[in-house]
Amino acid sequence: VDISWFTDSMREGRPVAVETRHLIQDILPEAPKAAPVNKVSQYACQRRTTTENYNKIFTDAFEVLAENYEFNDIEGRCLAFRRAASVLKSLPSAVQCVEATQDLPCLGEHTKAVMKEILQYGRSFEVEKILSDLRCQTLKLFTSVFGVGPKTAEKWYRRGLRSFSDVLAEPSIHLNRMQQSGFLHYGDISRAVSKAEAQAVGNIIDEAVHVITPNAILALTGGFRRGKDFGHDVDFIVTTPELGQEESLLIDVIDYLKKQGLLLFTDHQASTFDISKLPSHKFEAMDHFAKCFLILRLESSQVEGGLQRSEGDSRNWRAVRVDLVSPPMDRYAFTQLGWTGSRMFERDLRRFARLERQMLLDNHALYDKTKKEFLTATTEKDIFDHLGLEYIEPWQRNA
Ligand code: DCT
Ligand code: MG
Repeated sequence: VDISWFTDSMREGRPVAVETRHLIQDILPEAPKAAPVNKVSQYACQRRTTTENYNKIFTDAFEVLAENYEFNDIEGRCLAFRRAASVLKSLPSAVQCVEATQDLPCLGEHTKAVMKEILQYGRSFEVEKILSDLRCQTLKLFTSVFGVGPKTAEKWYRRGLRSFSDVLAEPSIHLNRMQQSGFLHYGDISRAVSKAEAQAVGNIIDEAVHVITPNAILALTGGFRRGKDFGHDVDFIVTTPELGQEESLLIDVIDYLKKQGLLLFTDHQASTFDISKLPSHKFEAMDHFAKCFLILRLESSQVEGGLQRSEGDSRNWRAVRVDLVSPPMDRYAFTQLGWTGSRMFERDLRRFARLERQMLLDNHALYDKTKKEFLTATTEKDIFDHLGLEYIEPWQRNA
């Protein structure tokens, strides 16, 4: 009996069904001992990660390093630190010594050295150096504006601009519509959205959607679906059971909100999804569904407990970033799984599908390369089943 697939799986930390493990141990007593059941997988989609992070002191430091590598276009190292942070976030307790991490995946020499420093001195000197670096500070400031990515931030920095007033006073800089709104509402949209505010936004969208189509479907997604208490925006899926009607629904929702005077900014992107082209689709990060990026005006009276005002702010409203995505109903499960996140969870779902199952997964579909066919799904659970993964609840996907 060739059991190399089994021993290889065990060595690489791949899941082996418990029944299979027992079966093999029964028929081959000399078979290697099963790995401890609680061995941490290298794939975020095989870990349960709640919002409770016992290792924030390390993961905050890793995030600074990752972002710095991102600013310097060093993708591999950036990802390495994000992966390491993600693994630590899944642990049920705080790491007390570096030796305790020896069986954990995704932790390399560099990450361990940073952890050692933090354990010894309570801080990382490398992280502090980055935080005090002018270029890094400036890029962080610029990319905190809605519509400004790392490339634009870098361009502005190279031109000698260091502050918002530098940017706004520079006559040769033409801000696009999104960036203009980003600056206009900067104070509000750089402030986290609370659960109560997300709930209030949900009520507004819910009313709009159902006035237009009584049997419309509205679902919260993104970080708030994962149980986060705060987010940078509120994400929703908006669709209808009538295939093909979802695109006009989204346009009608935008119109309705506009007429109510609630829209401070709208960027509507029409669908470029073409089901007949699915087999030749590249499996890419952003999906092709109709969607819109909004800035909504939220009144204090609409929020349970009222708005949390920042000091010196006498307004009775705030601006909130809202994303709506509108897939055709038969793509609902894939969209919900993709938009629920977290980013690391999504990334590893796709990596797991590709490397462990020879399947391609994205927000539109799941393709089995061996069988050369698309696998259908009406729920997220169907997709986990196709992938041979244990179901992970949304609140356990905070990888
Ligand atoms: N997403 C993704 N790939 C992208 C962008 C987004 O898979 N390139 C998914 C992951 C999360 C979801 O879409 C919503 O995106 P965000 O709102 O940016 O993330 P979030 O988890 O909701 O975080 P926050 O709470 O800060 O809004
Ligand atoms: Mg979000």
